[in-house]
Amino acid sequence: MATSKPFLWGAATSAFQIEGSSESGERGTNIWDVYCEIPGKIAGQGTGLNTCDHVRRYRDDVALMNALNLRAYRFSISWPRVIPQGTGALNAAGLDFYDRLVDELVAAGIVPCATLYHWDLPNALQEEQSGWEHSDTANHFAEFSSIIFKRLGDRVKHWFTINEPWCIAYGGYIGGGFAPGIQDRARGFQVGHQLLRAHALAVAAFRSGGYDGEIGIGLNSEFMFPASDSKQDHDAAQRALLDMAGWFGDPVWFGDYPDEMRSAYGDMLPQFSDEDQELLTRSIDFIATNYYFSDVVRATPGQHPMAYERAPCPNRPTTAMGWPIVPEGLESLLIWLSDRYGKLPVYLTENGMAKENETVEDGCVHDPERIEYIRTHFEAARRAMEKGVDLRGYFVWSLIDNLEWAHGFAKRFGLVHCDFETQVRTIKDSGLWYADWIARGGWDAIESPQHLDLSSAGERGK
Ligand code: IFM
Repeated sequence: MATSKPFLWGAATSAFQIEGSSESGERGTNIWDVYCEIPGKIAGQGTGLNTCDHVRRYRDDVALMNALNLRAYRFSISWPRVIPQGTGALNAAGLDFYDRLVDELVAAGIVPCATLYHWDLPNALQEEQSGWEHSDTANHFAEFSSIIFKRLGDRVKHWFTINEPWCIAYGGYIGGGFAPGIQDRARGFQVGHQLLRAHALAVAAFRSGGYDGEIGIGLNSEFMFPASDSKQDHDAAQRALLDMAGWFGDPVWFGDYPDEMRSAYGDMLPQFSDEDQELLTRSIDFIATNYYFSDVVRATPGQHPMAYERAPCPNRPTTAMGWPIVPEGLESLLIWLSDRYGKLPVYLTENGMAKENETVEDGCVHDPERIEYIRTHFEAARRAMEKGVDLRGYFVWSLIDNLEWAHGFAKRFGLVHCDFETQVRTIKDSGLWYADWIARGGWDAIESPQHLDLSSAGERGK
């Protein structure tokens, strides 16, 4: 287990969800800006134009990270803030913003971890060339990535190409609840395919540039528990894992989609060229995954193309997202990924829980459920480490309440409360608990459980 490098206890955010669009020059419109304008798509008509105004308040936000004792911060870079049309002219002020943010983090002793794409595709690429369905978009992404490596690569050593390609392809093109809101499985596979090519091209640019550091892709998956002890349900659960985690995990490690997907989806699943395969194979230095909840899976021959049906684990308390709380699913997922993808180092790049109606009272936000959620998931991750998973970092989602995509502002995931009207930030009890956890040595705190006294939380949370 483990490594001599310090464990990266962190928190994560994404550009569209926290930045707002003010200052740092005009950022280009992205596909979520457009989606937010469609009546009924975003709960409460939320948009990404204000959110947490992080572009102007980033210094305060780094100070908050310091107060939380964070060792690392995972943020994403807005492609249209840097290249408003997706290709061509640069917005120098946009690039400068990320440069200053990284400087601020480094000065605070917080390890910057950058995601190159967290869903905010420049809208010009969507309008002019069908976005991620077009193979040129992958090349434009690699060009954008090269610009970022060149500018930040001296200080950023941990890179994630694309966050949750499954959500982009499935949510945006199959389920259709995410931008651009299409429901067409074949188009979803085409999008997934180009996302994978984009990842591979960006990694090739990183590696050929000789940068010091590591790079991977940010997967997401539920763990899939079989609904019964039958072999049929066990096999179905494996197929469901391959359909979700393996859709993107297999190509970046083995160079192609899982055989099970190829035989189920046939010609609908695009083919990689020899060159693509060569670039994709072993194109990750580590496994990165996000985890929130787990499903139960049963075999359903003749229905779904992969002959399974999955549903969120029943009989569990749920978060405000309606997601069941299943910490042991994290343990199982980490082990499954580590076993399948070469026992690589692992980062848990997002994990956390949403609540609704969180308000500040006397300077405090009491969120004991979130503390319990985080603590039990830390313990699950620890069990996975004891079983051989080389976990190197854990990023709680999220640093601060933000725009939860189609759910608008009502679902709050933050360790820090944000009043979206006044922009006042208040560290929640969970943030204080996490700060204390890190101060007590992180994993060592499991061995010496103490109850953090939150009675003076109002004072400490300011
Ligand atoms: O807020 C999102 C994030 O942008 C991607 N992963 C899941 C989070 C919670 O839904």
